[in-house]
Amino acid sequence: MKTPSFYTLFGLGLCAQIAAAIGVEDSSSLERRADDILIDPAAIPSLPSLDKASAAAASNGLNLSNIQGDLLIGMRKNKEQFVFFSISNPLIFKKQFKKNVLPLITTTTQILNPPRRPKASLNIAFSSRGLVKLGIADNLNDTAFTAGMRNQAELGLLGDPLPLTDPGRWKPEFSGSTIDGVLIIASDTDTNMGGCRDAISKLFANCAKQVYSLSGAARPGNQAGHEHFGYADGISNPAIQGFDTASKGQPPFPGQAVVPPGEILLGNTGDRNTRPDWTKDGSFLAFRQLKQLVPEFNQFVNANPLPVKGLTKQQQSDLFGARMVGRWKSGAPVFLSPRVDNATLGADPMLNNDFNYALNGAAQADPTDQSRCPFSAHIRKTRPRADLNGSDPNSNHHIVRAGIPYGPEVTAAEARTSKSTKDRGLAFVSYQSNLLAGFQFIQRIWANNPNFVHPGTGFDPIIGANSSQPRQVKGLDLTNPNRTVTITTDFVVSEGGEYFFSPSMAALSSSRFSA
Ligand code: N7H
Repeated sequence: MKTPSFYTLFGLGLCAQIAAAIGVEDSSSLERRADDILIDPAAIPSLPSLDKASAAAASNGLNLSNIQGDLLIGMRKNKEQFVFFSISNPLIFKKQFKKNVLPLITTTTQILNPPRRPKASLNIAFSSRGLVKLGIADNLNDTAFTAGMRNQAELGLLGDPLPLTDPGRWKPEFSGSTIDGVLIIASDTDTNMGGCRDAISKLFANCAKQVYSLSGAARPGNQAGHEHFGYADGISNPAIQGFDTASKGQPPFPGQAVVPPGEILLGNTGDRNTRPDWTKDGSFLAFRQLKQLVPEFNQFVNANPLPVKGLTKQQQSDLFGARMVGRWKSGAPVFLSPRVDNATLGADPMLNNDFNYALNGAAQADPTDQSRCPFSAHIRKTRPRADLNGSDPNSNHHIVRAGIPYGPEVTAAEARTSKSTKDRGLAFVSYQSNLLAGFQFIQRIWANNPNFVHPGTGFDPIIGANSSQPRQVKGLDLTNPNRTVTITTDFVVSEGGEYFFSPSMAALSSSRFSA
């Protein structure tokens, strides 16, 4: 079957007023925006103001106008669409890109300035294969990026069951190696996002085709900012010197890791690798489509109440779920609120990240004490804080998480039968300057490794992957920390993904991407 082009797929739509449709300077288009393109739930720390970020950037030599807008802002998009594409004619692509797309790419400066935010923000990133197609043969010095996510998964490095092509595993679009890049559109409404997408379809006519697309959205009502299992997400992202903070000292929110910009942005202080000059201010983007079996997860949690005296059965089950994650649904960390949820704590970014698993200001956490938080809890596995000793213990393994939930709410029938019949999950996105130290390290060396952070800790019960084999987890039961819980269902299922490079504005304007 012939694969449709962008033109065929989306039609002409708003092409006559492309700039007006998603332009940043058009006040009439701003008026038509129903709401902001970003959500602002209480649990997630707010972004720095443009003034503060600009001052921090100036003192760190960072140019926020050179950085694409999605890289540093975290998990706060209202609606987002990922359009994965394949390039059929590189020369026309470069010409069309320069003329029609480049002016619409949204920068970090624009995102930080609410009155100047576009009606829909647009970012672009390329796979290693896409760069080669555009004639960019430079070695970006990241072997995972060069190999691609499919290759790394096939080598068994991500814990995804093999072969990836078996039914129910990787989507054929990800396992087929045809993805050259991804467009990331964010907005407040489907209509505004659709307008942007229509414009893009026109721009890419005759030079690219859509391979796959995935639409995400913040969950409705008071669940905005919560992923599909119901837990507040996006609370703990690192503070970046030159964006959130001017100096190496205090982060704006207690408990936040402070990282040099080069841990996320290539070519900046803290990037430990040698890179081609043009990659400066770009970042590697790890995309994973992670399906979540929510009714099954709820059934498992409800079937495992922890026998803690003084709690109702429901509270005992909620405690079990919270200890799997390391946070309560409100966002309150179990380390600070070890028995029941505390919504006030969860909603306060000055308090909800202010812990390091050590008591009384100790530099290292007690390696025998899981009473407040299991070593295996998702947030402890993925950022062990003072479980690892040293002044900046987890340095070089930080990522900026920027994903969004996708799929509908659980239906009454799904809840009743404890069986998922609809497709939902997390469109996981992380930015880092080094995939082997960022996403891939966290997934492989920490979450999938039953002997991290201590021998016998077990898998991360949320994302730890064991090639679909049962996963053993210790420490979940605070009444019996040596009890092993065996989880036979993967509540988070990888449906594939890809590694991309998100170039700077200067790079996108150069002849590498524009002609
Ligand atoms: Fe995770 N969840 O609902 O359980 N995550 N995560 N994650 N995650 C976090 O602190 C979740 C995934 C990290 O600094 C929270 O923002 C789900 C992958 C890191 O203390 C919650 C999925 C990877 C942190 C979830 C998923 C990570 C973190 C608490 C998949 C990396 C910060 C809210 C469907 C390989 C840790 C918060 C810190 C936090 C959930 C995926 C990493 C609720 C459901 C694939 C580094």
